[in-house]
Amino acid sequence: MLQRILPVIACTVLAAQSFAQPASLKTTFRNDFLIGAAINTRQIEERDTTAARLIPAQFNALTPENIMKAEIIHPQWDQYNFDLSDKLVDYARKQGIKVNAHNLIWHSQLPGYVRRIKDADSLRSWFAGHISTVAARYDGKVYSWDVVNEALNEDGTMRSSVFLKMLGDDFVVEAFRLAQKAAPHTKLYYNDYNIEQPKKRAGAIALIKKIQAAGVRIDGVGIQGHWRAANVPMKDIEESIRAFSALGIEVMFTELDLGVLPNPWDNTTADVGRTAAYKADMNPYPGGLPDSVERTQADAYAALFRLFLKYSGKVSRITFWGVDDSGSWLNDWPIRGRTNYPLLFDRHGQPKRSFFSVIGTKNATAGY
Ligand code: 9MR
Repeated sequence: MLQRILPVIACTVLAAQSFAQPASLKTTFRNDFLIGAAINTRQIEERDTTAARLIPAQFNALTPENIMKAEIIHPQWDQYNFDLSDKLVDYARKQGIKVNAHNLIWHSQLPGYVRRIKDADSLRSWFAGHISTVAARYDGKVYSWDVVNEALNEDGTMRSSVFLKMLGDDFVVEAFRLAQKAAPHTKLYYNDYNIEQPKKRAGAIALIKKIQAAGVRIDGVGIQGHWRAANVPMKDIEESIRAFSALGIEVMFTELDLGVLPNPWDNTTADVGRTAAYKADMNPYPGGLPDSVERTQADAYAALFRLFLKYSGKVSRITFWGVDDSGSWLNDWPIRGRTNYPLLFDRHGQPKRSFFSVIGTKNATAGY
């Protein structure tokens, strides 16, 4: 009798345990790549209780969504504000999580006094001072830096940013040279959106080769991955993993989210400068995601993770741009006040169908 009941008890205990400890992304993919999330101020300060539970359980890499950008970390010419970045570094150390610092040089979210600089010498001196000071402070404390963010146009030419116009097209090489000097123990990356697309990818490859030809260190490239669930460019992504890794650098997906809402334009972009007005038909799912859309997203995430696993020797990190759907930038961009569902955890921090489909790519029995 006892012999017959024992296995039943054992199964019940196991089932209870697996219920108490839901699957973990970082554990599931521990031999494949890091799994990251972008986090905001409330999450850094552990005031978001859902994130405080999810982050240590699910992620082994963190990217600050905003607080290391120049506007916040360097608000005046002679004044730096390291409070939140220091908190982030402490929080990550306490949890044993790696930090990818984001970012040193970006044309967007520049402080007003930098946008008002009129002469190249002043901008050059700000550029060198900013990179050297910020990168040196966190050397050995953060794992990596997005040294330059979004320097390219869609056709692969250099974006006509304040840096290109005033410092010339060597500014990217110079940024990496300064970062290498200030942060010798930190990995250095170039980060951009749509660089899986052939023309922009060619521009990124040329830029990376230029940095390498100058004898300057670049350790990896971040493909942001702001795609739409119904239309993930799988072929371009696979070709990009091959092409970028052929340059001898790591490939990462650094800002992954799969939006499900209609797009006000035909083309895809993650240019934060482009916005559109609210219309109710542009916000079709304020009360919840229909089953069919949920399935489309779950299938798209599964296809992506199967591809990432195929190239796990070349892909070193997958970072989601947010922890759960409630905090995603896509609720407010390109149209403010919508209800989007781009991540793996819902508005209450519960795992979605897409979470289980991602876990299922590693563990075929998990199902979804
Ligand atoms: O998610 C960020 C959002 O909170 C900010 O308002 C926005 C401002 O520029 O930047 C967002 O993050 C961007 C990232 O830094 C670079 N790639 C595109 C991201 C989404 O816009």
